[in-house]
Amino acid sequence: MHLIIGGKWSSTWTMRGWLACKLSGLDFSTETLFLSRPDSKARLAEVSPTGRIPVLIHDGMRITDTLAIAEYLWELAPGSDIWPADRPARTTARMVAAEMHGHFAEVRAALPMNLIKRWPIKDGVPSNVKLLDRPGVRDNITRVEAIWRETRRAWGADGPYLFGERFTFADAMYAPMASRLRTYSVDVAPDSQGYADACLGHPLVLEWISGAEDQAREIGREAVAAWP
Ligand SMILES: N[C@@H](CCC(=O)N[C@@H](CS)C(=O)NCC(=O)O)C(=O)O
Repeated sequence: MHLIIGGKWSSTWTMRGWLACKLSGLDFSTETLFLSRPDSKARLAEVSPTGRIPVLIHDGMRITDTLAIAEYLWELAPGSDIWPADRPARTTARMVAAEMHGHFAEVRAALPMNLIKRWPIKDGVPSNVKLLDRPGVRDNITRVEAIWRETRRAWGADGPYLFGERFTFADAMYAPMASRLRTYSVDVAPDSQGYADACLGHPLVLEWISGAEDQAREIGREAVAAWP
């Protein structure tokens, strides 16, 4: 299996696709396609029928879309950590993953993921309040907090993640959201902050973040902090 990913500091969807592959426990190789280069569009068109990544190449197929990739991997590795074992929990996990997949356009646009940047970077840079006050952003964050709270209340008693002890693909879907809280110093309720910290502290998430740090060293911190 071969997974095409983007720059680790900013590519939310390929972070989720990579986490899905890791959670499946299956072997896979990766290839990085930086999205900000002059030839990126042409290269994307070559590798992905949708012109978007991640794309998982396996068994003669090019599987696009993070949710489709997660479901494909679940079929190959049922019982892996992708989804919870219990059917009602698994259904909830699919619901909250789908909500992340389809909603929250405002927060995505206003607060793009950047695992290297911290905002405000220094005095004189416009405050994060301006970003948070854009239409829909605070409502998005309130809904994300409710999802985390309700899911953890129903399923999370035995551990720090949405479904308790095991970090599943539902957590992978929300890891970029947790990173935005950190990057943009967003104030949330203590339980939301606790979950976000646990999510960002998971070994697989730390491995991805450490890859982002490596890329920042290679490319230059200022350059990666500036994009997007
Ligand atoms: N719905 C897709 C979204 C994939 C997506 O938008 N990927 C971004 C990278 S994170 C992309 O390929 N953008 C193309 C571009 O910026 O030109 C999924 O779930 O995988």
